Amino acid sequence: MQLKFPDSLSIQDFLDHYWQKKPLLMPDAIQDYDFDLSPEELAGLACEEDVESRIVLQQGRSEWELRYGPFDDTVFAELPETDWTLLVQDVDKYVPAIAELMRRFHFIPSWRFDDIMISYAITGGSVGPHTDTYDVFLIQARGKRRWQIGNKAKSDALLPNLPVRILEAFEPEKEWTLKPGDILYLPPGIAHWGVAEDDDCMTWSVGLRAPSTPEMLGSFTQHLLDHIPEETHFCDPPLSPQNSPAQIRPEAIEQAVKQLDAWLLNEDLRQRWFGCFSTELKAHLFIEPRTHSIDQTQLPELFRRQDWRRHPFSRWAWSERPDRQGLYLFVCGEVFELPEHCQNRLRRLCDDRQLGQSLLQDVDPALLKVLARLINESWLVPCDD
Ligand SMILES: [Mn+2]
Repeated sequence: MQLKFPDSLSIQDFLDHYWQKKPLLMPDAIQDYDFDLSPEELAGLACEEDVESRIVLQQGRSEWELRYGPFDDTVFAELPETDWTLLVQDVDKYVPAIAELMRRFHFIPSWRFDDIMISYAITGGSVGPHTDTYDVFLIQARGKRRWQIGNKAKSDALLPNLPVRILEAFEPEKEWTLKPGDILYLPPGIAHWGVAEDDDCMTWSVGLRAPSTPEMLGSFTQHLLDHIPEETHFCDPPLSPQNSPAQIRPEAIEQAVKQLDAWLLNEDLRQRWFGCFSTELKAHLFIEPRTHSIDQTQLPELFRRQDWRRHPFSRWAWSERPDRQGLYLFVCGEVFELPEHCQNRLRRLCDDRQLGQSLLQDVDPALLKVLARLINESWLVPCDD
């Protein structure tokens, strides 16, 4: 199923003119989907130990009080009549029908997505005016929410001493009220403020991953450190006697940087790093490996008994190697090398909803070995689990 873009905007138009550039209101973008998650079910998730959840109260024990889950029934029973919001992170990981909705955003690489966060609010509920560092599709699922947006934040200054990030100065420039099925797309850095218009307001936020440059650099250098042999050391450039032996000549720096560049510019290491980095599990999510491990000879039997699917927490991607001598499969921060002719299978592994016996037909032995590992790590799990 496709999202409906307004005014006969094509997907390519959206990517060229709006994606990461400017907001877009998409009325009736989702018409044939049952937003089938009740406030009670959302509250139920917020009571679970492993699920990240928050409640924001405009007038709690203090102004903009922030509480962290897991919660219990008494917390919900004691909430005030108005002006609060419940936020639950990663709902797509726990509710398959919600993960399914992500497929409508197929025009963005799947490894760019972070999660679907669901917020439930009663009349007046909001988390205040703020900016985010990532792109977001705000899907109205139930009730109505009024969104005001400002320009690229003129000032990032926040109200002091609050647990919630609230802009000190917010000047709305546009305003819309979203009804179920409408989407508001916002690129990073746009100030926005959404207030629930009625007592049953649910917004599903499809959030993208936006690692910071320092975070990427940290991860990349760590990856290099893990792969560069210890025994490479500094070598002098051609030397001539110096008047002052303490002087550092430009050639010395050039030489050092040249040695580093040999690694920094290594295409294969860059690609492996990027794939591993982009498929790392979110920090608080954990996938329990299988207790009884299997080997590749058991695969035909395992796939005869049932179909398999990717673990809902797991992250997958693939790429062509820079030397074109094969492919890389990236799963949960690990890389596997496979021959070129496995491309079709890799695409199915990473994209298909369900993986059946046909995956094993005439399959390369190298991929069989990888499949056994994927099952042992529980990155692939039985469909009816
Ligand atoms: Mn936001």
